[in-house]
Amino acid sequence: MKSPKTVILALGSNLGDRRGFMQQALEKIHENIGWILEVSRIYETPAWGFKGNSFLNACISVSTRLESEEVLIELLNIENELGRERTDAENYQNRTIDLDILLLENEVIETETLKIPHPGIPNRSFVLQPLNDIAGSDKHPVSGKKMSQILKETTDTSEISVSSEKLTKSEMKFHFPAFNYIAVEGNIGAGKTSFSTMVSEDFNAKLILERFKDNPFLPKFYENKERYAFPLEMSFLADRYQQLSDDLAQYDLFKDFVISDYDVFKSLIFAKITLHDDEYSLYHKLFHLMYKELVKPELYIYLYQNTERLLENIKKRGRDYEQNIQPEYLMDINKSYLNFIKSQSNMKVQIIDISGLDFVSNRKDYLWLLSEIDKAVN
Ligand code: PH2
Ligand code: MG
Ligand code: MG
Repeated sequence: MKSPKTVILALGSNLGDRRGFMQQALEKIHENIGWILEVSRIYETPAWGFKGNSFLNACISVSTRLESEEVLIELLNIENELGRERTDAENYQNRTIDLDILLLENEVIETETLKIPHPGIPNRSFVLQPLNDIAGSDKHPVSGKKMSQILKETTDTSEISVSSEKLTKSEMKFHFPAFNYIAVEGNIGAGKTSFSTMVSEDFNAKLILERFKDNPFLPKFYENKERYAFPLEMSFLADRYQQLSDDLAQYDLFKDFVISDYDVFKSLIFAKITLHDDEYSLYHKLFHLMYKELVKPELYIYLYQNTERLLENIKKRGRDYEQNIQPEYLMDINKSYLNFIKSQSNMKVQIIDISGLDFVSNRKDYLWLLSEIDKAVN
């Protein structure tokens, strides 16, 4: 999974309901490309480079996990959906919407289809004015000059004015960050780590990830369950207890909430399946001694994924010791989770069926999942 990058886009329209098309483009960018970070003012600008209607222009910055080429494809798609017509004519045409990539962090990209930074930046005031609103102190990746400086130096003397119209991003908010501590749970391969990592990046949350990689008993357990179940469950419990009591006590001033890719109760859920009854009752005693000391999540999310997809995900991530996991084992784990959840009356739980979804590579699925989580807020 990739971490997000900031891309800066230019929006322009000189046909029909100009502001309306730009606002619709903004919403489609949110749905298909990424989070709208900043929105410039709208400028009224004369057609540059051809005789045509005057334009409205603006710039936005967007946090996206797409590659630049993918962003370009999405932009062309949105232009088409908003009625952009392209002709074979050499010169510029009036258009309902034009969406261009201006900058992608400090990257310099030159392919047949894509030039970043956009080569037109320095000699177009209709780009520089709105760009200066949101990125005036950013440096141009090639010349190293600040955008505000490039605006001062441009030879484009077009008459540009700030419009009284505005773009808004008010419909694109989520409320679940009001919870101080969210635990993401789910079966092996459900996507707990991917999801909590994405949320922590997108919503400024402190991320607590399970350190299962360090557990020396895990590969042994998959080889010989009888022999290694008890030490495995004990070491998981010890690690989880230690990590959660440390990390949840350490309040991070600069983060808005905490999200973890597990809840400590999973120790008991797995132990119930992997241990013999007598071992389990010993484990159960110890578990509750530790459990009562720990801070509980304010929201517990269970990502339900079907067994077939779990097996696919397990195969895809390719951890050697997981490759022999049987479907029956996964079904038992799911059942145990659901039983545990049923027995919880004091905890806010959100079970979300994500079978058939791919929230890592499909932003629409990711947004749907977030909106389901938001239903826990009231
Ligand atoms: N876009 C162009 C050509 N000319 N003029 C203004 N004022 N605004 C634009 O967005 C614009 C233009 C090519 O994309
Ligand atoms: Mg353009
Ligand atoms: Mg264009």
